Amino acid sequence: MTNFSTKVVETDLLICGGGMAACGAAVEASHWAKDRGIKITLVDKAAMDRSGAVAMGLSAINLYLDHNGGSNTLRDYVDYVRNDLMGITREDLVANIARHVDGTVHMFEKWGLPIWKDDQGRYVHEGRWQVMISGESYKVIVAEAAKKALAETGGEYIERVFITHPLVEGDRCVGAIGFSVRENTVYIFKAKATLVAMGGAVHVFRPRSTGEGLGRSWYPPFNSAGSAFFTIHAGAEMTCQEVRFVPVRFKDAYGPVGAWFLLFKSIATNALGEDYMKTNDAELDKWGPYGRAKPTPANLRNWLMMLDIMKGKGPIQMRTEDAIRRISEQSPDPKSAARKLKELESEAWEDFLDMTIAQALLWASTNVEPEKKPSEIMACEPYFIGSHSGASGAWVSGAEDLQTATTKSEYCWGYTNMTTVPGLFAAGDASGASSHKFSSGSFTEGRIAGKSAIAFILEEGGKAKQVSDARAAELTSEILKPLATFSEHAGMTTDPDINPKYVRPKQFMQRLQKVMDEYAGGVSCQLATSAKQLEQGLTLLSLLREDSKNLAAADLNELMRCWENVHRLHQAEAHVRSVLHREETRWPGYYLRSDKPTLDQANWLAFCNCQYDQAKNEWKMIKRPVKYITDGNGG
Ligand code: SFD
Ligand code: AMP
Repeated sequence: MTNFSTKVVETDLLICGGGMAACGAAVEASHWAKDRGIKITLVDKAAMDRSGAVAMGLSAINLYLDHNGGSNTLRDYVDYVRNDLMGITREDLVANIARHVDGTVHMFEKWGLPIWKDDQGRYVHEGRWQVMISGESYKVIVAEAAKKALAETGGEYIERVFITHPLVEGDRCVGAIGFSVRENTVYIFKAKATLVAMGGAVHVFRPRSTGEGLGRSWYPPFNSAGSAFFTIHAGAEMTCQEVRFVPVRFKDAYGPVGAWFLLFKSIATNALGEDYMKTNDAELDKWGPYGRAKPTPANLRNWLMMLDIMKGKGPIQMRTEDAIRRISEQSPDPKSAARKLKELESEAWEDFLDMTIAQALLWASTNVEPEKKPSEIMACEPYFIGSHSGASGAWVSGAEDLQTATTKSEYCWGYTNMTTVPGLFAAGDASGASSHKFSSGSFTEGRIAGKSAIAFILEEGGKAKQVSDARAAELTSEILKPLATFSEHAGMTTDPDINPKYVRPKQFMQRLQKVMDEYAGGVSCQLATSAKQLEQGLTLLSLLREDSKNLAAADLNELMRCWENVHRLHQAEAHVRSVLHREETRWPGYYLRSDKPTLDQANWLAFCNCQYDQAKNEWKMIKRPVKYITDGNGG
């Protein structure tokens, strides 16, 4: 396109994304860059104040160890995460985040985040690892700290620039390329180290939402597999691409359930009024050592619920009215019980107004008073989020001091949180096999990766190769091609959506979602799939990949949509290949391989990794051992 200009930004550390992990990286890296002449540049596709998963705010910090005040130990936490992920976890990564996370939470509080306190001034715990916050402005507060840190060290942040591809020279990542979603400018970022923190992915699978609610999901629509594409395309080894996350949420508006299950100690019941966690308890014995772990792993909680739905015992209801009544009845007299009831009622609404406003709107518009009647819950469509109870992301090096004699050779190959591509770091949803980081842990992992990237720049920065002009020019024309395709062919038909020469991004996304839903175990198949279904899915994805060359964009916004969908396609392919490769069912409730419906501990207590060679368009599947830094029995 002739009316586009190119802007070259030379920097030392490039942070891709502006969410929790990216902000953590900006704060920490700025500290270590100070007085060393190191420049940091952060690039976000949106505005940092309200970008990413925390855009609307959150109502809890889901990872706080309470090292000092409470009786929790680091080992307790590692045991919890390992069990919740059915044994598949990099304990070294989990422990590294957890040992630093309390300091992060204290920083948040210092910056002005209101954390609930009890009469003794202690944090109010939602559950063992979670603390309650008034978090409507959580992201604004965190972004402000990141911007301030960057400003103090001569760094910069660039908003509304969409990163499309990594720049790789030889075996090393040397920056990224993207474009502004507001003006006709292509950005080429040349960097000595690049840190990927562009979140996870939604809308790879068809959402439950349709019609007037189409697109509504629990996970934010802005996170569209940018991290996965970037690392896959750079040739990084990826891990746990099969470990999707399927959260249980309030039906249709996707309001989270944590505060109800943990803070209000609610139960959910089937249409017969039975607690499916009790009536389906015997099922837990089928799932190896994890079935009897406490708490029951998230996917097994889903599974016990789904069993009832499949038996015709749905709908499932969160018993909000019972929970509120039970707590208020504990008050010593009727007057304080009435006061407590009002307090609980407002906490129930605040939970959603802080985090998922649509759920409060749905309650209001459907006359739900949570203290009077229950609300339906449901398993969502699958998401890719390495920071919650899923695990997908890049395979990164662990901290050296946390390795044992047996883990070191497998899990530590260099700078902490560096991927297998030199100069390319990952954190938050972008790094895999280290689940349950949540907002605080993602920020903490960003800090760890940011500090490590600065060490890399100081020691290895001089060896960075120059980005080749030819490659930058080639990518520029590839990135802008959808605009040219549209303007060249749109006149062929009267309806711009119907055209033999191109596919529009929404159509492309809907085809992707249909393939994933029907062949890779989406909600219309009760999350079940099989080898034959997956193989057919791969064939259809390869045809979609051919059609990606004909994506068309009418404007900059659609150009972003085109590339979001190319990113999603790669996430989809990595997922399908990994579900196919792991010949067992390990996470029922996330997905069921109906042709391999049981746990195979002897063969599959292992990581399923993969690597893509884009020059050859070939995927390599890699099985890696699971090795714990504890004895794996909680001992
Ligand atoms: O309970 C590009 N999460 C919760 N965590 C908590 O600690 N407490 C809660 O209460 C939480 N709840 C919750 C949570 C998530 C969501 C969606 C809801 C409710 C509704 C999880 C955390 O939010 C999550 O773990 C972290 O935010 C993960 O951090 P990070 O940095 O990995 O992702 P991000 O914050 O979403 O940021 C992504 C950034 O990337 C940008 N981006 N930039 C440039 N180019 C591209 N191509 C890009 N693609 C994306 C985004 O704009 C953003 O800045 S509860 O329900 O679980
Ligand atoms: P959610 O709102 O589902 O994202 O959950 C918030 C936090 O509470 C996460 O740490 C979950 O793992 C945890 N959680 C949610 N429901 C339960 C439950 N029934 N038992 C134990 N932990 C839960």
